[in-house]
Amino acid sequence: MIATNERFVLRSTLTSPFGRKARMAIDILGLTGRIDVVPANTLDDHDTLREQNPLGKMPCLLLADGTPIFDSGVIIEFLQEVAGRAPLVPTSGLARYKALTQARLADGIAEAALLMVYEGRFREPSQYSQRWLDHQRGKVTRGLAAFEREPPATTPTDIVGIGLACALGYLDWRKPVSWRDNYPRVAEWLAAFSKCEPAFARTEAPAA
Ligand SMILES: N[C@@H](CCC(=O)N[C@@H](CS)C(=O)NCC(=O)O)C(=O)O
Repeated sequence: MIATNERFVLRSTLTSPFGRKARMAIDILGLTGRIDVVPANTLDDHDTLREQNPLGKMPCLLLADGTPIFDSGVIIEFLQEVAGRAPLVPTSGLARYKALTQARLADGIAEAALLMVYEGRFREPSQYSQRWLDHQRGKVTRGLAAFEREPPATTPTDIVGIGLACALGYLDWRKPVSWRDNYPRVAEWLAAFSKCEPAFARTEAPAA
């Protein structure tokens, strides 16, 4: 347990799927009143995010003395220790490593989906690499197929559910891959999860 009453800053936009993971954990852990969400622009050379996280990625949590904590999984574990509530990540044993592995699989779906979206952001359409897009799509679809075979528990909310819900929310929003028809059990899982866990709806990005 980390005993502190300090306030924190979360550098993240409201649209980042990884930032949403952190915002969901903040909501679930009852820390909303202690955290100021300050948007970051990952494309801006002058944004202080690059000093806070040399990788220039969000989310990045800042302690009162400026110490940065990243990435989203590390932020969730840190906040869990601050909140001292029932853990979102099992603290030891095989259950911990199974959960972390499933959570990384969910993150990998979001990462590959982001890279597909970034292809459109960083390259002109004439420069798109179909091979690269297919390579990333394969990670998304194989990841979804694994969750289709064995969907995670819908309750209690844990790091796997948070990560998978945020990855699926991103797929629904940016649509790099259309997934709902091909992975009906995952679609059912998301519907059930969002009923059980109100933080998912509460962290949806406001419509642009
Ligand atoms: N593994 C990281 C991934 C974070 C990530 O890729 N964030 C995206 C936004 S959703 C980002 O900052 N992209 C900017 C970049 O890669 O330059 C985490 O879990 O926090």
